[in-house]
Amino acid sequence: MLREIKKKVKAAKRPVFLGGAGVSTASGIPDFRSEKGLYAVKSEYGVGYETMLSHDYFLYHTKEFYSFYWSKMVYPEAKPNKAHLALASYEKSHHLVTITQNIDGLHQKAGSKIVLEVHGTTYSYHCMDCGKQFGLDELEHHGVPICPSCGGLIKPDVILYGENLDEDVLLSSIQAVRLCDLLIVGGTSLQVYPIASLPDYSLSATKILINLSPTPSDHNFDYVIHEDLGEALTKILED
Ligand code: CNA
Repeated sequence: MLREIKKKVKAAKRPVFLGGAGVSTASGIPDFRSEKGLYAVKSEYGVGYETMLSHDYFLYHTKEFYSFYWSKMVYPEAKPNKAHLALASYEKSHHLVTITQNIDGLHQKAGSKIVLEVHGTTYSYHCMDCGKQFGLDELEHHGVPICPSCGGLIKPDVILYGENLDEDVLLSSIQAVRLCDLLIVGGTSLQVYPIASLPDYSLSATKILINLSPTPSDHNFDYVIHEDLGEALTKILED
């Protein structure tokens, strides 16, 4: 199987990688739905973390939202791992398009240039009143950030539950998947929609899934590898 996959990887003209939180667990950032994921930890706020990640919770419990957000969602010190590095290197030779559900900026830190962040990023923020933009390094990483220009509430450019995805990013992702000849999906439980349905848009790609645990969509892939992503990607993407 490895030899077959490597042949397809080498021959790919328009490859796409679609990833999730499992891409970054080896960088010390917990995912949500694994045994050791964030959702398995009892919330200290009396409300489940899934609820805390909603737009309504952000608006009506802003102080608690930010207390949770700064401690559990932002990892400025995290470093790219084998998976990010293997993908960045493959992008150089094969023009890989990376679609990520992650908000940690690690693909870019690894050197990837073509990255579609479908759930936004913890590296950018905007004032909800005047629209002024801020980078992560312009804000204090505690408390509720307030716009220095107008006093408005600053929101992370992260898509919270109840918010729509950015239409341009979503359409570019659908287009990339539709036209790709190789689709590698990895480190995602494929449970968060609409992104979980992206692989269905592929017209004729060879589809490979690499995930530690089974997903509800395993049967839709040509190859399924239940292994650590960093190890598997290094094996299949290296020359
Ligand atoms: P998820 O639902 O937590 O699933 C992660 C999947 O990755 C699980 O099925 C694991 O089995 C698998 N996995 C974990 N570690 C590895 C590994 N080393 N090798 C292979 N597979 C592994 O996360 P999804 O991404 O599917 O869910 C989408 C959410 C999670 C998005 O909205 C993200 O913003 C959000 N999230 C992002 C981060 C981040 O940016 N690093 C961290 C936690 C959650």
